[in-house]
Amino acid sequence: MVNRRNFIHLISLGTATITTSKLFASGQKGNRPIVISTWEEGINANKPAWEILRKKGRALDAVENGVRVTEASINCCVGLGGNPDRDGIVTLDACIMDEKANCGSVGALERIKHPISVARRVMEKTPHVMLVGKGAQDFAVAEGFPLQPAKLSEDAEKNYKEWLKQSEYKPIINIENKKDGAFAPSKLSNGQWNHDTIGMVALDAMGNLSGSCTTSGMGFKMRGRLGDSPIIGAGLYVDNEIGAATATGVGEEVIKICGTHLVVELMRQGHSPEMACKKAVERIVKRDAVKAKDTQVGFIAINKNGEHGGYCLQKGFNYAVCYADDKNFMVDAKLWF
Ligand code: SD4
Repeated sequence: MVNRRNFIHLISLGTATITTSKLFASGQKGNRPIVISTWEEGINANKPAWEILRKKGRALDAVENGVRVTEASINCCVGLGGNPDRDGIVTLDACIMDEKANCGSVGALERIKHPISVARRVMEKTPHVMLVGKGAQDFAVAEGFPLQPAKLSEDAEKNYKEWLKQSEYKPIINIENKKDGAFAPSKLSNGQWNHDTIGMVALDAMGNLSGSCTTSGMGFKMRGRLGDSPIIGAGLYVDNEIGAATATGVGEEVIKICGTHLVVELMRQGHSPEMACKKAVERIVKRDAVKAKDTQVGFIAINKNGEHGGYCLQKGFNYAVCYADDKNFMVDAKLWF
C-alpha cells in the first residue's frame, strides 16, 4: 500500500533519477581518473596525485600527497615558506574531504610543514572536523609531526620588511601587474608566485571524489584571521554523488557565498563544472560589483563524470589538469571582467 509517506519517498526517488540523468547528459567527454589543481604549482602537485590515481589508488590519498609537494616547495608560498601575518608569523590553514563527506581541517597552525596531513589526522583520529591554533599544533606534535624552526624564508622576510614600510593591507594585488589589469598569478620581483594557496580535487578509478586545500593564507593578514581555505563549503567541498570544487583568491569573498558548496549545488542542478563556477563568481559580483572589480577569486570543479571547469573574476587565474601519463597541462580559467 502506498501511504502518504511512501508516496513522498517515491516522488523524491523519481526526482533524483531525473536530476542524475540530466546531470550526466551534457554530452561533454569526461575522464576517469582525473585530478585538477589551482595555479602553476598544480602541474608538480598533480604528478604524485596521478601516480596514485593511475594505479587505481584512492582519490583521498592522491589529493593529500599531491598538495604535500607544494607545501614542501621552497619556491612556492603555500607552506612554511609563505608570507607571514602582520606580526611576522607564518600561520597555515588546510582542509581535506573524502567521498563519504568525512572531513578534517586545521587553522592558524604554526611551525608544521604539512598542514594537509594534520587535517587528515583530525578527520581520521578525532571526533571533530576542525582544530585551530595552539590546540592544532599540540595535536600535530602528539601525532609525530616535527615542530619546524619559527623562521621566515628568505623571500618572506624580504616581503615582510617591504610590507612593514607602509603596512598596507592589500590582498593579492601585484602593483606592477595591476596596471594592465592582471592579478595573480604573476611572479613578483623576487621570483615568488603572488598567491598562497593550492586546492586540488580528484576522481579516482572507482568513481570516488576527494579534495584538499592548503595555504599560508593571505599575506600580512591580521593575526588570527582565517580565510576560506580551511572551511568546508568555502575553500573546498566534495559530494560524491555530484562533484567537487575548490577555491582560491580573497577568502572573505568566498566565505560570504559558501563558494564551493554553491558550485557543487549548481552542478547538482545540472550545470557543467565551468558554468557552476561561473555562476558562483556571478554571485560574488552581484553582491558587490564595485568591490569585485578589485578582487580576485577563482573556482575549479570536477563532476562525477570526470568533466572539469574553472572560472575567475580577473585575468590571470589558471589550473592544472591531469588525466593521463602525458596529459598534465595548464588551462586558463575564463573570467568575468
Ligand atoms: C585565503 N584563499 O587565505 C586564501 C588565499 C589564496 O592564493 O587563495 N591565495 O583567503
